[in-house]
Amino acid sequence: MSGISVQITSSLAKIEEKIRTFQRISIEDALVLYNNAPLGWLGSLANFIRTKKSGNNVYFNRNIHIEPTNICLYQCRFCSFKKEPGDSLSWNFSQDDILEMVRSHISDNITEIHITGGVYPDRDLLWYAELIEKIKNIVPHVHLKGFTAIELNYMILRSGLTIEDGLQKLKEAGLGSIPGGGAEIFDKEIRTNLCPEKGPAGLWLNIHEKAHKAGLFSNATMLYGHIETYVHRVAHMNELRNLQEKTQGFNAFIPLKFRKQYNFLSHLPEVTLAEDLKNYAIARIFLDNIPHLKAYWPMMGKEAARLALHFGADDLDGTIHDTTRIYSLAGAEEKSPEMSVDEISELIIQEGFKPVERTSDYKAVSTQ
Ligand code: V47
Repeated sequence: MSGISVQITSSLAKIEEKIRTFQRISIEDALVLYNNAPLGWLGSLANFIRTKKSGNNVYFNRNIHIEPTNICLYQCRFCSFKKEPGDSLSWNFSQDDILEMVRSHISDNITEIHITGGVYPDRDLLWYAELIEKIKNIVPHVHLKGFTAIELNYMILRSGLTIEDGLQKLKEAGLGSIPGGGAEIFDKEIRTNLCPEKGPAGLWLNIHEKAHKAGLFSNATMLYGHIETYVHRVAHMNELRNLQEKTQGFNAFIPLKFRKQYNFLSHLPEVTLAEDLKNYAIARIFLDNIPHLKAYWPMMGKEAARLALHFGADDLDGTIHDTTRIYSLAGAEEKSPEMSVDEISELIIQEGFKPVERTSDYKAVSTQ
């Protein structure tokens, strides 16, 4: 063995010792894992951690998405969802349209609605608060997870409120939690290149911190596989790990693989499945204080999500009922994303895990 490979083997052994004794790995350790760790070895360590956290459970829920509009003031280079007003592929639903969608899914026994869309120019917080109240009047038992930090920032400031007061108003209207979108990559240079209008990382982190303080839990995402490097990925996860130390408000981390169709970064190749799995495994190991890791199948495809369960993921999001377009518009495999409870449970069982239907805060609804 060469001197370099002896060195790598011994640093991997030291990191393995930390992981197996539940010690936190450092930024430098995570970079060693990204650069040098064999995939199968990473998978077994990530699986060790996911088993400690969730046993044999794999969680899912019965959910729909509502995307009120794809018209957006901002122009993020990775986005295939945004359309200009008047474009034949654009939409902008009225409150009545949205309430009709909600009614049409009552018979699916959904427990969660995930609401997110473009940053629409004329809409302030009052419109969204009213929408939430009206949805809650129809389905009071359904949890509403709504609006990325970027949408929240725009709607709250437009209403002339502070972030604290805006979040409080939405909570009073019936908002239950905040999704993880809009985080992208926190590094200043990459963020400015990808999505300058979204503002700095501090804006996203601050809104999540304030949401946690207000009693709204949330998720966190990372958009990977575009122009970022491993250094940027680890720095991103480190910000999340630090905030979680303070607030304990994140439920799940969701790595989002960059999909390249019909956006300004279409010239980039998409990363391989092996890279996706490596990223899942390292996220599971590094983010030791975030309870759940979600394999979001409309973004990565069902087959990749299935594999991710062996690389640290313990959550498959939900049944979706063909209600999101963000990923199909960007070229993802699932053109009409929908899985029945039976299908999702069967997939989990086939992989050797136990399906657990969950509430939005990860309480078991019923086990199959
Ligand atoms: O912030 C947009 C991503 C996010 C592309 O919290 C893209 O439970 C890849 O955050 N390729 C929005 N990704 C979706 C999101 C989410 C999804 C599912 C569950 C949860 C949750 C949150 O979608 C955006 C951006 O990072 N995105 N375009 C693209 N071309």
